[in-house]
Amino acid sequence: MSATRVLYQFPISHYCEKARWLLDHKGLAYVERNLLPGPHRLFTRARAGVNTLPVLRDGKRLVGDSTRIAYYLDKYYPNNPLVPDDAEQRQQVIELEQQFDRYGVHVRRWLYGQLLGRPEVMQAMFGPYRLPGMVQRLLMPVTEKGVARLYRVSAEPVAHSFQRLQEGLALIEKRIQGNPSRYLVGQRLTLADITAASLYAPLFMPPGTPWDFLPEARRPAVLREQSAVLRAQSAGQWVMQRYAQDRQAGVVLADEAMVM
Ligand SMILES: N[C@@H](CCC(=O)N[C@@H](CS)C(=O)NCC(=O)O)C(=O)O
Repeated sequence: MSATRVLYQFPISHYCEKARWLLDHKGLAYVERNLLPGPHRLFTRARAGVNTLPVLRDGKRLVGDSTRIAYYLDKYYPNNPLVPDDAEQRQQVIELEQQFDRYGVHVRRWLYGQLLGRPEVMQAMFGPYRLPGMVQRLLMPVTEKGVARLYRVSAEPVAHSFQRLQEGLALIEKRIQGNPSRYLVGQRLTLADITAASLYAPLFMPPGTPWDFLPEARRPAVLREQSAVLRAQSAGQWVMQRYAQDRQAGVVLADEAMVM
């Protein structure tokens, strides 16, 4: 199938979730295409000049990086703007998006620090590819090691990331002033909200997201305890509320298992 709009992604990546949400917010239909972690770089480097996913193909244009995808979408599809026109609000949204993009790295590292090594993680990562069992069994340990190396998942960086992700939650608290119904800037959903909510979602595992694969009872004790503490904060409630109220599922034309 050759679709005009394709989101190249990893199924459990929160930056890819951010890109899906951006497309869904714009009401744009697209095909999700899962690339294999590792070999994906052959494609992303050659076609979009980046190492990471998501990458959006829209007709002939290829856009790498979720932030660039956001600005691309606002430029070519101005309906349901992601960034407000008002100059002051615009500046706030731009700055918050950049800040939460950086916090996303710490959410990822801390969570991998708690979960990497659990078979469910690799199953969630590889399940959607529908690979033959033997290929999957070969790829899983290699990918697990690669993830640990690439994202620096070791004791000290993981502990540091916990501090950093809490800073991000404090920033949400400050913006919403304890009220989980409020948006980060102005009276409606913007790029700042989508960035913060999607990049923090793996911590709170809203139902129906790719991260609710591990039932509460099977989560490590530290994760259960920390999640309960974080969920009790208004920032945690805010993430859950954004998902419940603002995360409408979009029009995914097809879910293609894999290329490369
Ligand atoms: N700044 C990038 C970050 C994207 C990112 O970190 N993607 C990860 C998955 S969550 C990735 O592609 N990692 C694979 C790699 O670095 O090779 C964006 O916003 O799109």
